[in-house]
Amino acid sequence: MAATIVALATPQGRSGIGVIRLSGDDSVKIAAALIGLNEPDLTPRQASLYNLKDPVTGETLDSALVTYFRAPNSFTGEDVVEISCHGSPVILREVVDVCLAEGARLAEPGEFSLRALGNGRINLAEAEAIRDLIDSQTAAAARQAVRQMHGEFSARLQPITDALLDIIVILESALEFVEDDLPEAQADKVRAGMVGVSDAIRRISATFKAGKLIREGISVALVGRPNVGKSSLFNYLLGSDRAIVTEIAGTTRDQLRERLVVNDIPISLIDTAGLRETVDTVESIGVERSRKTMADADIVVVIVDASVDLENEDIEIIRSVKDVTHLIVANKMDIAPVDATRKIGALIGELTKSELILISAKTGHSVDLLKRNLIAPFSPGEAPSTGFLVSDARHYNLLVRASAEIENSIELLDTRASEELTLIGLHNALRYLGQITGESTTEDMLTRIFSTFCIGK
Ligand SMILES: Nc1nc2c(ncn2[C@@H]2O[C@H](COP(=O)(O)OP(=O)(O)OP(=O)(O)O)[C@@H](O)[C@H]2O)c(=O)[nH]1
Ligand SMILES: [Mg+2]
Repeated sequence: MAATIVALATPQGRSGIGVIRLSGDDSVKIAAALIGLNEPDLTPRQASLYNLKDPVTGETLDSALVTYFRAPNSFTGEDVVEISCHGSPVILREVVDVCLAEGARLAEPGEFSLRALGNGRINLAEAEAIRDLIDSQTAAAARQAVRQMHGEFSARLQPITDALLDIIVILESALEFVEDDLPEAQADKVRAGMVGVSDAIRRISATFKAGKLIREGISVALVGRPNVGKSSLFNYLLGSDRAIVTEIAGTTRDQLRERLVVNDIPISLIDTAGLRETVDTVESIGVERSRKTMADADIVVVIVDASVDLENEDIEIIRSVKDVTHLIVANKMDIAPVDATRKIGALIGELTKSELILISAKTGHSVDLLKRNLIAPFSPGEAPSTGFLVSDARHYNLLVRASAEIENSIELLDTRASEELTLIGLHNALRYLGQITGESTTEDMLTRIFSTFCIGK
């Protein structure tokens, strides 16, 4: 018998309502102890208002809405009781403590979902989708997670798995009944089937670039020498006065990181300390951090000041980003001399092939163009928001491995290798596809996957 587990299903902290969830055989017994009833008289799927009492002191803790979901018609497939208390951290703590004293134990991260999986209520890809939905940073990422949660991924994999099984059956029976090789016509059919399966898998895995972008987004580092307007641009992009801006060079010391969404893509925007040689201890630590951020960012935006001549420091910074994804931005165009564009453009043209984007962080001139250029190097080409996208690296890796196995088997078939050898790759591919939905997932794989879930889910 699985232990009855309890957890707060809503966030820690003050809120209108806080929901505590129990799952397991003793859920009703524990809820009854809280309600102060001997004979639990909870009607399934009906929310009823009760006074919750401390069974030891008899004191009333709160009045709460209690809903019972009888096994197997619950999220986990077990008896589940949801207790909606007032969202006071003190009350919620006390109610959880009573549940623990009455025999429940605290749920591990993702344990409710793990039980739902174990009881066949959802498959692994669907469980992961719930986690992704909760973690989603944009509406587009949420939409994708909902599609996966509703089984769209599994539904797309099913015909592929079926086709693969058909091929395996043909080859297996050839092994058993036929003395010689597969007849020519059948070998052709098997080969065409394998190519079809491999293509279908590759079509799905090709959506990963767009899926990953929508889910994880990109990190963008704003760098440049002091005073060029990094923090001003940071603020303009965010639409708020987040960073301190002054005319003093070396204003930003610590780096700032904020979230921004451009065309459904979550962006982690980083403002950094201006890069220069400095004897100031604090500033030099900031400069050190800026260099590290530059190395880690998905795209580096180098900003130069168009209102003055480029300095050696600017040129050095531009040289240092040559081999990483970057943009060069000339700021302060509102006060730049008329020949600035030509002068800076010529100098930068010698250093890098990337084109110069001319903006003003003060007036916002061409900042929209800059935004589009930020995401352009990562955009997968076709419209990313239509159709189902693979967004999880675990799924992607399994798809890639599955199609590689099938490709390998096709080669073996072409060299007239034995059916046994051809079959090995097909069985491997089947196992990899099964690991996406959890049909062929081992216990420690599940432990690893579910450790990425939050508690109470
Ligand atoms: N006219 C004009 N002034 C700007 C523009 N962008 C920034 N400035 C001014 O330039 C000065 C420096 O701006 P910051 O945004 O603090 O520059 P920074 O690159 O963050 O500087 P550090 O943090 O010292 O490295 C401030 O006085 C800004 O008002 C612009 O587009 N046009
Ligand atoms: Mg700054």
